[in-house]
Formats: sequence, structure tokens, C-alpha cells
Amino acid sequence: LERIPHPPRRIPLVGDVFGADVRRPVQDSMRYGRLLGPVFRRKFFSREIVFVWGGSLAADLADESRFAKHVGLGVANLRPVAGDGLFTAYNHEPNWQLAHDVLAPGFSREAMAGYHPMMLDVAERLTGRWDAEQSAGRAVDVPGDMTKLTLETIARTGFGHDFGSFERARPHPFVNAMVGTLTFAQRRNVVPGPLTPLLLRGAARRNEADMAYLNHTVDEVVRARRTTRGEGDLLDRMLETAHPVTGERLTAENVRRQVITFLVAGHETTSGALSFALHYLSRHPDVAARAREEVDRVWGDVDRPGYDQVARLRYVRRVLDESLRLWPTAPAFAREAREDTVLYDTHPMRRGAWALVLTTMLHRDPQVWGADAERFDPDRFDAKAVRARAAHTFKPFGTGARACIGRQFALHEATLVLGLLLRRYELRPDPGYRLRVAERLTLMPEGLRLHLDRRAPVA
Ligand code: MNH
Repeated sequence: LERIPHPPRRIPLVGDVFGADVRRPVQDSMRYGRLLGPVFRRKFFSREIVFVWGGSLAADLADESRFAKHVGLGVANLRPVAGDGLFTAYNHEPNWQLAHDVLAPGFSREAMAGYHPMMLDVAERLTGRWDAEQSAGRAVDVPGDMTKLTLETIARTGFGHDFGSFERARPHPFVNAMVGTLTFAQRRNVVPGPLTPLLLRGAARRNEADMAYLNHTVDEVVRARRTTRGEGDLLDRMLETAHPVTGERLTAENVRRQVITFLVAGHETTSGALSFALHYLSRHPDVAARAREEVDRVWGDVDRPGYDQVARLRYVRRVLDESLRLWPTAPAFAREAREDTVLYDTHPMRRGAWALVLTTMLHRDPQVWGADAERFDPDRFDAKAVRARAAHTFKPFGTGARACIGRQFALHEATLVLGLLLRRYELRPDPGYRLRVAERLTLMPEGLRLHLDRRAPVA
């Protein structure tokens, strides 16, 4: 540990709190990463965190035989909300394997094709709203509307539920409660443990209320489903499917945890990814033109694309990949040593020792991405460039057995929506807007508004 650099002005007892930005811990760490190099540490009171972002180090941490997911920091702070749900379960908890095996078929290609018409329905509610904003000459609130879209999509495809987000002037209270618990979980990372009751007392009380509201909402959805059957969605799987080998089922309490997990994990990150992609499309008219040309070519005169017509939007996918490279909306993940080992033949780690992979910086490592790593360029993801790159250097969905189960879901949903929006509108940026990134465990372009022009319908 001694050889790993840390910020220069370390203060006894409190650590590296000097100049630390508690509202933007990820961007703060990016700044230190640039200063201190591919592995560094930061200390907050008694807690010291090792950050890793160098491509070779991160690739070594991806070795599943020596490392596994570590449930720590923001993920551990979500345990009160999400319990042993898939995302927050410890590796040794039996409910992880059980739920993984029961739910994995809900993310197969066939399952995605089944969700596609519902995703399209929700996306058309978005374009309906954007048409109205456009004709009224108003700019659209990108993160706000993308959050409505992704919440409705996961609620509908996962649980047959409708939050009515597009009919509301303000976010659904479920969203406020969820953002509340996420923000609280992030704050707890930077407040020293013993001082938490003192500094966060009011916040903790609000957090209790937020969690109660989440539980209540979910219990209602589950209760409604127990009386009627769904259309073979995730909730049906959770309630009815037994494990293929052991015959075990999820308990009622675990179903509650899973529903919350999917509603939360299934929309914040996708909403951010779409918002960043729209930001970059509005700032790179050449890229937007190329993507739009692809949509017109693949969709022809069809305005309601089928599943395959979305899967074939290769360039739009690259735009998304490149946005997730620069701003992976789940900005870090933690890895722990399964046994005593040496990281990259350099850093000894004891069993259980862990490090945080700072994905935002891994995706900007000049050794991997070149000297122009900060530049937005979707061609980094054409097949040839991908083949030429080292393995385990693009990790927006994490790595290994505990990587994102919703990856194909998110990519299909986001590609569909970008396709529809490119087809329908020209995006004009606000000339005064400079990208500002808000953090609440996930990343989001703050205050992003875009002006729309309707395109002439394709002949
Ligand atoms: Mn998702 C795990 C990123 C969309 C459900 N997700 C992860 C991890 C990352 C991640 C990173 C691993 C975290 C860790 O190692 O601690 N997820 C994303 C991103 C998007 C995303 C960047 C969108 C873009 N995720 C989705 C969607 C769903 C979902 C959509 C559900 C429909 N994610 C999960 C679940 C897990 C997860 C569940 C936990 C999987 C497991 O541990 O078994």
C-alpha cells in the first residue's frame, strides 16, 4: 500500500478531505487519477480506498479465477433498500444464484424480442410529448424525459405497471423516493461512520420515509399481480418459476427486493446513457447525420421498426458505446481478491482486500484509447478497432459473473429510442450549455435541454 500514491495534502485523522467535492466524488477522483496515475488511494477519515484505472491493472482485476465482485461503498449502502436482491447480494448468499438462474431467461434474445413492442409503445409516448413541445417552440428537458421513458419501460416490461410519468408535470413520487435513497447512499460514502447519526440525522429520517414508500409501491404492484396473470414478464418469472435444477422459488420478501432492484437498476443508468448520447449527437452534427442516414436506410419507410430493425442499427450502437465510454453512467465497480494474490505482479493483496475500478478513467486511459481519448468518436467501436484493442478495457456494464444482467435490455431500449428520435427530429443544442455532470451514484448530464426541429417525413 505504501507504494501507492495518494493526494499530497493528507491531514492526520481526517485524511484527504482537503478540497474534496462531496457532491461529485467521481469527478473528484478523476481529477486525482489524472494527477496520481493508474493506481492511487484516497482516505476519508479511517476509510482508505484504492482506485484503479490503468488498462492493464483493470484487466488483471477482471480475472474471475482470482477476483470477484466486492459489495462495498455505494452498493453496500443500498443493502437496506435492495437487501439480497441481485445487485446488492453478497457472492455467498444463496439467493444470488437462485435469482440469477430464475431471471436470466428473462434477458434472452427471445425475451427482448417480446419486450420490443412494449418498449416501442413507451417510446411513442415520448415522441408524442416531444412533438407537442416542439410545436410550442419549447426546449425539452432531456434527463427528465429520459428518466420518464426508462422508468415506464422497465415498469411495463418487467411488471406490467404504468406509473403515468408522461401525464405528470412532476416526477412520480417513486422517482423522488428512489433518487433520495441513491443520494443518501452516496452521501454515506463521504461522511465518517461515527458521525453519520449526527450529520445525517434529518437525511436518515427522510431516507426511512423514502424506503417505506418504495416498499409500499412495490407491495401494491405485487399484490395486483397475485390476482391476475401478466404477459410472461419478469414479475411472472419471479412469482411462478422454480429453479430448473433445485425446484426452489424466490420468497415473497426476496421478490420485493428484486422488484425494487430492477426498478432502480433498470432505469437510472439507461436514462443517463440516453441523455449523454443525445448531448453528443447534438454537438456532433456529422455523427448525427451519419446515424440518421443509417436509420433511414435500415428502416426504409417503416415508422414502427421491428426488433431486427433495431438490432441492425450498428452505427447508432457505436454512438451509444462511445457515450458510455466517456460517461459510463455506473461510474465504478469494486473487485475483491478471492485468495491472497498479487495484482499485476506488483501489488500484493490479501484475501478479501478490494479495489475500486474507476471506469470513467479506465475508458480514458491513453495507453488503451490513444492520446485523443477525450475526443468523442464512435468509430472507436467499429469492428476492426474493437479487435485491435486489449480485452477488458471497456467495462460500462461491469465484469464477470456479476456483470449487468440488463445489458442487452438497456442497449436495445436505448438504440430503439435514439433511432426514433434521430428519424423524427434534428437536435439543436443550447449555445450556452456546457456539459455538467451530476452524481447520485449514477451520472447524469445536469440541466441538459435541447431544441427540436421536425424533419420532413421520409418519402
Ligand atoms: Mn445494470 C449490474 C451498469 C442497465 C440490472 N449494471 C450492473 C453493473 C454495472 C451495471 C456496472 C455491475 C455492478 C457491480 O459490479 O457492482 N446497468 C449498467 C448500465 C446500464 C444498466 C451502465 C444502462 C446503460 N441494469 C440495467 C438494466 C437493468 C439492470 C436496464 C434491468 C433491466 N444491473 C442490473 C442488475 C445487476 C446489474 C440486476 C446486478 C447483476 C448481478 O450482480 O447479478
